[in-house]
Amino acid sequence: MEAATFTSTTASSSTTSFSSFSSASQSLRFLRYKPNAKPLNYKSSRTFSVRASADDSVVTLLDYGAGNVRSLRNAIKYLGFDIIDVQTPEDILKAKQLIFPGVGAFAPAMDVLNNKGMAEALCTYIEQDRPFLGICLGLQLLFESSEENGPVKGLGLIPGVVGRFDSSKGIRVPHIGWNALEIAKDIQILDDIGKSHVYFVHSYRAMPSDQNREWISSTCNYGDNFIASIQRGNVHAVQFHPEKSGDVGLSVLRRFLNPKSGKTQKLVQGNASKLAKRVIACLDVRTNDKGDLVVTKGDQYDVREHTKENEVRNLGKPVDLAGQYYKDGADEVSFLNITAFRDFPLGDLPMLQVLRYASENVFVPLTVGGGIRDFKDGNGRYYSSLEVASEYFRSGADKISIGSDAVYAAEEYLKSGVKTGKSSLEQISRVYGNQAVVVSIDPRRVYVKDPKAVEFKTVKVRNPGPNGEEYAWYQCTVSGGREGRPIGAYELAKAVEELGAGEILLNCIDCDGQGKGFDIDLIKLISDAVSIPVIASSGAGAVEHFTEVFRETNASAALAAGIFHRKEVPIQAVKEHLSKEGIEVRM
Ligand code: 1PR
Repeated sequence: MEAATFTSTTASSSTTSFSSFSSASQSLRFLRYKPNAKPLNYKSSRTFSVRASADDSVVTLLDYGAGNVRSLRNAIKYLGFDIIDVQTPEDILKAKQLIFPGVGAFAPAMDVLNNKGMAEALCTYIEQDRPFLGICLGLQLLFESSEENGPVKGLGLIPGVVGRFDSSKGIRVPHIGWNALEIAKDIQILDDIGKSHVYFVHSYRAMPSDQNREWISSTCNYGDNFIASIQRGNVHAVQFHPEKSGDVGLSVLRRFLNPKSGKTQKLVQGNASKLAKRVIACLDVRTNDKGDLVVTKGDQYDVREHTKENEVRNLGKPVDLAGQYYKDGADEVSFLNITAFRDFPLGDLPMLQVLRYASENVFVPLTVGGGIRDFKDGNGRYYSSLEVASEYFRSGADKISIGSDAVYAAEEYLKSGVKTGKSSLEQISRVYGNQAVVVSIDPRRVYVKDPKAVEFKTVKVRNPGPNGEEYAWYQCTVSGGREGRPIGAYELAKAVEELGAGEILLNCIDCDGQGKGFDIDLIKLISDAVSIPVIASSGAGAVEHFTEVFRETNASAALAAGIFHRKEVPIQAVKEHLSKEGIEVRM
C-alpha cells in the first residue's frame, strides 16, 4: 500500500505527510478479520484532508456520549494535551492521534458507531496504522463479536469473541480492582509498568487464541488468562483504565501521546498476579452549621462534637484530603454526601464542585454517594435518580453509591418478586453498567437468643450480646442510620445483587468510628452470600484490622475513614503490613 497523503483544509494548518505510517500499514493489511477470508480489498491510497495542527499536543477523543469520560479528559489535560472531540466520521480520519474510551455496553456502542458512520471510519483509520489507543470497551469493540447481550458483531479487526467472566470458577464478577500484567511484548507504552498493578473494571473480556496471538502485548490472570492489552504497529488498546491507574497509568497515556518521550530504565517484566486487595479512603461530607462543606466523621454515625456548641466535627476540606489520599496510595477514594437524603444533591452544587476539582488530580477511582433517588423540587420539577447519577458521573465520579433508595427497592422486590426495572438501582446499572453502581448498606446489630425467633438470616456471633445472646441479625437502616427497616443485611445484599448492584459497601453502625476492628461476623456473612465484590467498612483502628478482615472474610476491599483523617495510621503503613503478611496489594 502506498503512503496516504493528508492535506490540510484549515487556514491555520499546514500540509502534512503521514508517510511514516506507510511501512507499518503494510502489516495491517489483513485487518477486518474474517475466517477463511480472501485477501482484503479495502480502500487505500486515498487522500485525506486533515486539520493538521502544528501543535503535537493535541489528541482526538472519540466520545460517543454513552458515559463518563471526564476522568480520561482530566488525565489527558493533566499531561498537557488539548482535546479535539470527534463530531463526524471525517474527524476520525483527520485525527493525528486518536483515543477511543469505550463506555457502556457493547451493543449500544456498536449501534452508535454504525449509525453515525464511525465504524467504517475507525476501521479505515486503524487499517492505516495510525496512532490509536482503545480503552476498556474500546479494546473489546475491535474484536469480531461479543456475547454481551448478544452475540453482537464488533468491528472485526481482531480474531476472537469477547465473553463474560465465568463466576462459577469462584471469581467475583465484575472484575473490579488492581492486577499486575503478564507482559508478552516489549512495547514502549508498557515500559513503566513492570510489576505494578493497573486498574480494571469490567465483566467481559477477550481471550488469547492462536489467531490473535500476534496482537497480544499483555495478559492478566483473573479466573483465566485474558487479554489485557494489544498492539500492532501504532495501534494499541488496553482493557485496564490508564486514567484510573495512578502514576503508572498516566505513564501509559504519556508514552502513547508522546512516543518520543524516550526509554526509561526498563523495569523487570511483569508477572500476572492475583487481584490485589484494595484499601479505600472514605470522606463523609456534609455542610456544617456555617454552611461550609467539610469532611466529618461520626461515632456510630453521630457526627456532632459533644460540646456546648454541638458543632459538626470538621476534619478537613474534601478536595485537599482526596488529593492527599491519592498521593498516599489510596486505591480508591469515596465521598459520601451524608445529609443528601434530606437535601436534594443537585441543589448541593458545592458537592458537585468538589467532585469536579477532586477528579482533576486524583487518578484512581472516585465513588460518590448520597441522595440518589427520584426527587421533586420546590417548583414541582421532577428529577429522576438517573439524572442525579448522571450529574455525579459528569462531575467526575466513576461509581455512584446508593444507600436508602436501594433498601426501599430491595424491600419492594422481596415483597413482589418482580423486578420492575424502575428502581434507581436498576435504571442506573442498566444505563451505566453494574460495575458503576455500589450499594451502601448501613446495618445495626440486633442480638437474639434464638435464631428461629426472627425471619432474617442470623449469625452466631464471636462476642455474645449484653444478655449473653449468641446470635445476631443485622437490621438495615435508611436516612443515615436514623430509621431501622424490616430487612436484614443478608436479604438486602442478595436482593440488590439481583437488581444490578456491582459492588457492596458494607458499613456497620455499631463499629463505626470505634477503632476496634471490622465486624468480621457481618462481613463474612455478606461476602460469602454474594458473588459481587464486598467492601468492608467501619471500625478500622490499626493495620492488623486490615489483615484480619482479608484473612477471615472474602472482602475484596477495606475502607477506613477516622484513622486516616486523624493521621493515626498512614495508608502506606496499612499496605506494607498487608504485603508483609502475604496479602497482595498495590504498592
Ligand atoms: O441514603 O443514599 O442518601 O446515602 C447516604 C450515604 O451516607 C450512605 O452511604 C451512608 O452510609 C452515609 N451516611 C449517612 N449518614 C452517615 C453518618 O455517619 N452520620 N456515613 C453516613 C456513613 C460510614 C462509613 C464510614 C466508615 C468508616 N459513614 O462510610 O466512613 O464507617 O469509618 P471508620 O473507619 O472511622 O470507622 P443515601
